[in-house]
Amino acid sequence: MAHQNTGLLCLFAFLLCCFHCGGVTIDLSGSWTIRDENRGISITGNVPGNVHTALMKSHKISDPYYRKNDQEYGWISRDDWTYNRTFEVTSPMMGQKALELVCEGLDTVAEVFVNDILVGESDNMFVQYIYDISKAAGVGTNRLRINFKSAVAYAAQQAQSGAYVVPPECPVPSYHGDCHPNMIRKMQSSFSWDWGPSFPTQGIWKHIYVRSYDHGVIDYVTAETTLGSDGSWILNTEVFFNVPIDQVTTGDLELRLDGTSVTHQQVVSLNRENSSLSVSIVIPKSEPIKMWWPNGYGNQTLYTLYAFFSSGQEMSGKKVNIGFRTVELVQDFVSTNQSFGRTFYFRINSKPIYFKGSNWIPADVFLDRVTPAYANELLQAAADVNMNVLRVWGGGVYEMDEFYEAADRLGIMIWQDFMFGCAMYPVHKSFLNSVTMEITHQVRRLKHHPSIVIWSGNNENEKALIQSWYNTDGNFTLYKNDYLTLYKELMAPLVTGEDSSRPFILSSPGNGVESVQEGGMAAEPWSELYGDIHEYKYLEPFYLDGTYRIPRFSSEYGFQSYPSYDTLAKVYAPDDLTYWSDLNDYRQHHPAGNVELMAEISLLFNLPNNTDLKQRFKDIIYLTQITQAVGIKTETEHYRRWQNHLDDSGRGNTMGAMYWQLNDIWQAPTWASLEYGGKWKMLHYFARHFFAPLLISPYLNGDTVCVDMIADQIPVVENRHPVTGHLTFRPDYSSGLRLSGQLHMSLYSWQSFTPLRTWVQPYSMNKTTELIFCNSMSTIMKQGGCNQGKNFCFLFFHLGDPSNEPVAWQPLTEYKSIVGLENSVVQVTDVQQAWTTDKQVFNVTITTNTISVFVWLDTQIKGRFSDNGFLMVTPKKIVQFLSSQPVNVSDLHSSLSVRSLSDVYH
Ligand code: BMA
Repeated sequence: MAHQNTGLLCLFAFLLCCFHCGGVTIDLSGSWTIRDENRGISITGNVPGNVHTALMKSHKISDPYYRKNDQEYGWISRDDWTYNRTFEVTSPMMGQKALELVCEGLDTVAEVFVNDILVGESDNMFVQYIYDISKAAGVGTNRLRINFKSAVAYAAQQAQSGAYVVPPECPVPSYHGDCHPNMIRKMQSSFSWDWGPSFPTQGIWKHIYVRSYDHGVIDYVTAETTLGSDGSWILNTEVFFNVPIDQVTTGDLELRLDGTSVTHQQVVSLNRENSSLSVSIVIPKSEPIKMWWPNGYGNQTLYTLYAFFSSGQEMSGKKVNIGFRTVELVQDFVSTNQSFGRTFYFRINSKPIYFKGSNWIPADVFLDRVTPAYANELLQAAADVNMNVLRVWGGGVYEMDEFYEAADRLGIMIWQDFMFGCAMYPVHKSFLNSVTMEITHQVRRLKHHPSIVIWSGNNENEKALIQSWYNTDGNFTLYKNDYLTLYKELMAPLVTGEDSSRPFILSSPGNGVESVQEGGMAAEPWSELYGDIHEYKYLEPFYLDGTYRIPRFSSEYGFQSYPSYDTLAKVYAPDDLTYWSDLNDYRQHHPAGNVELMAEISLLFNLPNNTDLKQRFKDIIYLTQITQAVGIKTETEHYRRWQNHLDDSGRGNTMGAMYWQLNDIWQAPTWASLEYGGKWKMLHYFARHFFAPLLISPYLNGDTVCVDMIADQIPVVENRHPVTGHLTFRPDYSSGLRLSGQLHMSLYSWQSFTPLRTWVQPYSMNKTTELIFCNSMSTIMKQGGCNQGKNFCFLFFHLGDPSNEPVAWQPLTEYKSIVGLENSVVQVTDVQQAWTTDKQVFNVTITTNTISVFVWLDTQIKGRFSDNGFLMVTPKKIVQFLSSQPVNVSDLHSSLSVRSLSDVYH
């Protein structure tokens, strides 16, 4: 076959994802000239990139995140910009049947000219545009110009020219945002959000290149894996080609699955209308296929699938990494009593899996600053704290390939929203056409990733409509019909037609299949009995178990906190660094957020009163991080404890806890557990504990203290009660596994390192959650000898060695009523290189004179601690610092600070 000769020559090209030989590709990334004609600005800027970053690099503007620069630099988004460069076309290229400009992502509204001839237009940053430039280009030097139109102006025009208002028109004033993001297919949160600034960018945000060919090039290779009843795997793949107009192309297609003997060859005949091919390959049981598992459940084995197409002297190829796994979203009735509603949980490889994770937002509003290494660092941080899932939230972007590749490698399952969030959307013809192109492209691009386990239509648009967040009530039917047109009539069949291997839901939150049965929109999309919920409760006693609803699945819940002082200091002027400063108010987008945070703090603690306002700001930051960590810990453990039972109204069987939000877009008070730049907040350290495979979960129930054990990272099977039909998740006994042990519960006075009394409670896990212990506080205090009252004592739990995880602690009272911590002094007394081959790991010794809570280590050196925000129940504790930059022992030591709760009140 012809390709065997050219194939060898092309192999080097396979270091990249794709290649085509015989034809020519001209990469147009790198330096372009960017102009604002009206202002007479002309700079060079990098592609992929955007105008803002180019202005920054050419020192025309300073850091856009500094102070109020989002307002200062608003003109950039309101101007129109052009991108210009030249490229050379040779006569052999010109002689080929297709000459195309491929734009993998234009941001957003643009006209594309080659030698001043219009070759195409763009109105959607999520579409890959391929423009025929064969008539406009010529041999020699060609001028390429892309005229971008201000996204803000375009959105306003669209809003104006529409037949009716599509709300919301503008964000609330505290966002300092721009209006009508819903009128343009662009990252919705680039017009501002309650956690992010408004920087509606313009630019070429993805790769762009010219290609010529005679026969055909492969644009997408997809993969779906299903397991046959006899244990063989079926690999369904579709190969999508681009072929020249008015041309029938015949060639050889070869598929090869690396590391196996699986190959497939066939002759294909293609034309523009018929330019894809489906192949179903049965992989016999004899082939030792290893499955792909979520983080914590097994390996993430990946296989490379190669596709080669050759025709004449021309060859095109593409490779994708795939994984063998199955996914089911189980939505059965929870009980024989059908009014109790339906389950909402996932089976991966036939095993029920508790979804533990968070929500991902764009890691920077300037997307070119989100390098693959940075995305990888944030995903690694998710995996490091026992997460197995992230939701790519619908107000951001479909992330770059490297993001999903990292998720595949780390076993982080992806709940993928389509990019519609917190708004109604237009449904006129050109909008729907654009959305069709967007979804088709994105599903074909992404569906080979084993990490993606669900497609989801939008963020909160169903709930917003039913609850009339944007005053749609007067025109409910109009907006409802639009909603159904977009998600039910267009998106649902489009997505399931492109990908039958994953579940699709219309909205999050929503009622899953119940929403479908109610005609595409549920009467109560926030129901606890169906689907998923988003839950925000700020001013209730969030540290108490009974505060929260009992859903099937909680895909959003959260509390705000401040990022560290050092992170804020990068974008605040020195005088801004106080809590009630004008800038600190400006930076808080959540309406009345700073007052609310104070109120949250005061539910748990006395307010800080240091007369030095900078020090007081540091204290407040620390307390917001504690309240956030405590709130989300309480709520998450509540959700985890509810997996195995139903209450009298059918609530329960909760199988997912994904808090809002993992990461930050800039330095500001937000719901994130990772700061902008990647630093871990206290919540992120807490997540490692509350998401741990084996969890000791104490909680107060009035005057009663109870403890549950949770063990859900073991092979789990479903068990239905023969009469009630009620579901429990049980350790898979067929694996020979039994989980049992002894829970040690010690009653301490806050004033002594020696427990007053320790009880030992044997436990055995017949379900994934077991109630191990419940007793009244007064009995415990009496038996243990805590005579002064509940403000003086707490409980500490461990399984054997108290210095080994898991451990847990439970005060018997509110934190602010605790007596005995007043004089604690924590110190870093020693830093040593850890005895490992890794030079970046250090042992940090902390000492304390008395019991200390929320002990918090901090440093400006980039890295993270093995634990932080912890209780010290012994005079000394050693934690590791894992540095991500080279540092020596003494520099690290002098950079370290440590504090505990009592320091706030000294
Ligand atoms: C949810 C999200 C976001 C928002 C968050 C916090 O509704 O979907 O829109 O940032 O709440 O308010």
